[in-house]
Amino acid sequence: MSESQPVFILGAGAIGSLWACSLAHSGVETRLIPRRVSDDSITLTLTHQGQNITQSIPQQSAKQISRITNLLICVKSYQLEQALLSVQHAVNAQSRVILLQNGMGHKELAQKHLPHAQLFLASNTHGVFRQSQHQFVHAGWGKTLLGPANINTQAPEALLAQLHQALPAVTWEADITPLLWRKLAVNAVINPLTALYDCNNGALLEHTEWRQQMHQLVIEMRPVIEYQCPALKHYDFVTEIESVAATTAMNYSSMHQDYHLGRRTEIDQISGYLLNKASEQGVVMPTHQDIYLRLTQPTES
Ligand code: KPL
Repeated sequence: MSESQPVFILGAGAIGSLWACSLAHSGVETRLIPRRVSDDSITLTLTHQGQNITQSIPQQSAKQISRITNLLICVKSYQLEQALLSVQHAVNAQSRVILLQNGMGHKELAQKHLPHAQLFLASNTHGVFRQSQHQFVHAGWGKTLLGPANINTQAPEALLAQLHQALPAVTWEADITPLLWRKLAVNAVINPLTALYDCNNGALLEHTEWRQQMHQLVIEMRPVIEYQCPALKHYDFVTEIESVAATTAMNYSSMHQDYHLGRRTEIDQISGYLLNKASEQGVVMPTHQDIYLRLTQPTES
């Protein structure tokens, strides 16, 4: 039965570790597929509302696994293609694969490399950061919205229940596309601004100038999003983005973390994706463009 199948988590970064710890803590058989496997298991600690949850989680390399029924792919968006290829041999029509990347364009990539799998797309608003190598802080309690990549795919009820019990709320959305665009809008505002101003998500609400810039980013991207996803016509992006910034106020966005640690950021999959769509439509987004350039050009030393 699918309920007794382990849940594999590909990617042991902040979101992967949040899920691994939460699932293992709630009694679900959980296995990690990290980039490099050094031991049979890894001990992860998740700090959540001042309490530590420590879990020892078995880990395997993708090559060692012959069959995967439940898989959460939690790698960065620019690592997705490599991740999909690494598990291709173990995925079949019974496999349920959930993509948890920021940005857009993942569905097409997964359909190309895992054409037989049941594919699901998730929009995540949990804020979590790495405190030390195997320690993570769950700094903002968000939610996970999950929907099918192909509108005809049935909801994976048992898996959904396990995920919801481990890290509520997990909600099924039969049409996930507008939610992914909403998430893109959140990430296209909070992530680059927090990286640029070296601040946590909540600080964006406290500075008048930064808040105005948030509003300006929304004004510029609105025609692009409304064209790509007409269901979002007149959608109140500002309220949504400000509410995410408030609920994850103490969290440093994933782009802030990557940028300030000198790691590659997801700017191309977030702002870059929007800028490309804007240019296809003949729309200009000068503030997005300016921030994109500031975050992608090498800094003068
Ligand atoms: O998705 C996020 C991220 O950091 O990538 C938010 C919701 C902005 C939380 O920080």
